[in-house]
Amino acid sequence: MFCYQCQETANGKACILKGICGKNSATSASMDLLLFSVRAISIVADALRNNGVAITDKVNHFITDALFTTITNANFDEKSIIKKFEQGLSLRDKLKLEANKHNISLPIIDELDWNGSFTEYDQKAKEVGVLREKDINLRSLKELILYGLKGMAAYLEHAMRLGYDDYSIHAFIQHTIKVMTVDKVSMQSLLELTIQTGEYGVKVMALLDQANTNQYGHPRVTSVNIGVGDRPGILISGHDLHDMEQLLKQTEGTGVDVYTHGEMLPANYYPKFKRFKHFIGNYGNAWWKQREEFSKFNGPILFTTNCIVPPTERDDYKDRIFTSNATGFPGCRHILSDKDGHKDYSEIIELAKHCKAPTEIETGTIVGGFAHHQVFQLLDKVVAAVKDGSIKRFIVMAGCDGRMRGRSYYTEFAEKLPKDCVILTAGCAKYRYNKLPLGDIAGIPRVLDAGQCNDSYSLAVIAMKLKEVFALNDINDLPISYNIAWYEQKAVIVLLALLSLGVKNIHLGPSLPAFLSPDIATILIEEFGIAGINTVEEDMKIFGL
Ligand code: FSO
Ligand code: SF4
Repeated sequence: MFCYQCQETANGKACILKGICGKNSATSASMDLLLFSVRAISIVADALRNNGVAITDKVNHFITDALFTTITNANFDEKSIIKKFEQGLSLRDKLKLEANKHNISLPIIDELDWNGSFTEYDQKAKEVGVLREKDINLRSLKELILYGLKGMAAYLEHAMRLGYDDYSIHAFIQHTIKVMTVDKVSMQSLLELTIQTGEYGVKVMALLDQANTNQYGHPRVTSVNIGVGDRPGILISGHDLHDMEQLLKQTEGTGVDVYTHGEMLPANYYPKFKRFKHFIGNYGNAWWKQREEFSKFNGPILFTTNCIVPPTERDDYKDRIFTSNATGFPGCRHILSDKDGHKDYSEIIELAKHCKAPTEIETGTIVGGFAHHQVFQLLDKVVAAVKDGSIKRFIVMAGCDGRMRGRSYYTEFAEKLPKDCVILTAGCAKYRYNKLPLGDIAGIPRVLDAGQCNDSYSLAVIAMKLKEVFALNDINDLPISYNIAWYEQKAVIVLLALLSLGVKNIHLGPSLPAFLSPDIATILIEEFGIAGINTVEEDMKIFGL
């Protein structure tokens, strides 16, 4: 296996024997095969589209689901991934027939021709992984773009489940994959494609924002309970608000409560979810603390997206885990949806009824809900605080959390920030400082949480608005610095989105991606001012704090 797509990759280089995330080489091989079929379908779909043949939802959904499946910590179920790969090959063959029917010529390429049997899968997987591209710089850019597309696919899926779709994004994903597979590309053309990927990243985050807020209202400032009730509960994690809605509806009146974990915390900010009395609050912290926290939760846990930490034999909660959508774990029950997107959670609810109430691990509240709409309502206050100097600087500390020790940097950074600085956050990075007593400035909390990592879109919208209010020509003239933490591929699309909006001098930690070759890292440093992190003291100086 060879995988270097996330921040945790082995020795900061690549996982080659087993993933630090827990992915074994067989699962990694199944993902390489699945991506092989994604390339095949994208090539034919792109050719059909260019010739005016409509691409079905089935094809689009296959691509987004397959890309999402290969995101870090999403799916560890090798068998289900192989099944998807085989479905991919048969979809490819159907599309090839369609191309044939329309006299559309297709490139002669392994992805379109290979038809090996099950016994040949292992060998094939070895040939079609990341290292198939021999040029280290082209490989670096192609993987950077692919990881951005994976994040894009995840966000697009969430939007699609709420009935929002945009064919131009599917077309872009498939065309980009085709270009990277078939065309003779240069570093320059790939750099351009990288920024274009960021532009589509903005588009997909805007679409998801529209889907979430149209369905569930605009997030409002909320004090979220982090304590527990005395009834059994179901813990829901991930990013999918459609699953959240269905779970709340189906548990209403059953005597079972609902709590969020990790990235689902921002569900607490949405008006439509607040009306459910049995929606108690948020339990625990970021994804990587799940072993300890799931054991204490005592009830069933539903994963709606990535960030599964593989439970070991010692963990007592494996039989309480349920997965849905692109996620999966061998031995855990997977909840499928019917053709209308409806999921039946009765099995989870029945199990919950026989479980103990959650063990209290903390009490109190945390404040969030500062997405763009809410911040715009407070805009006069914010602008006044900037003008009179009581807010000197905003620091965007969005992104991911992770288990690496060095991430305590972010807690220390938040603690040591001058008192006239406000943190803007989104994603699970916030768990490093959202329970610190950082206080407020003229009634404005010093940590403004916009929501999930996709709600980084809100932070961009807020920055654009401030640029307009302060009549600036350049977004980089705002008193905003970027100190972003990354972990997996959704953070990659967020980063590319910011670059496409012209944001410069983003600090990215706790380490720069291993998939950036030295040359590509140098280009990103020189062209966009991307930087890593140092000690908190050094970085405070660099940020001029
Ligand atoms: Fe965190 Fe996980 Fe949202 Fe990522 S839960 S790490 S960026 O998946 O997706 O922020
Ligand atoms: Fe390693 Fe990350 Fe890939 Fe897992 S996802 S195998 S930890 S690089």
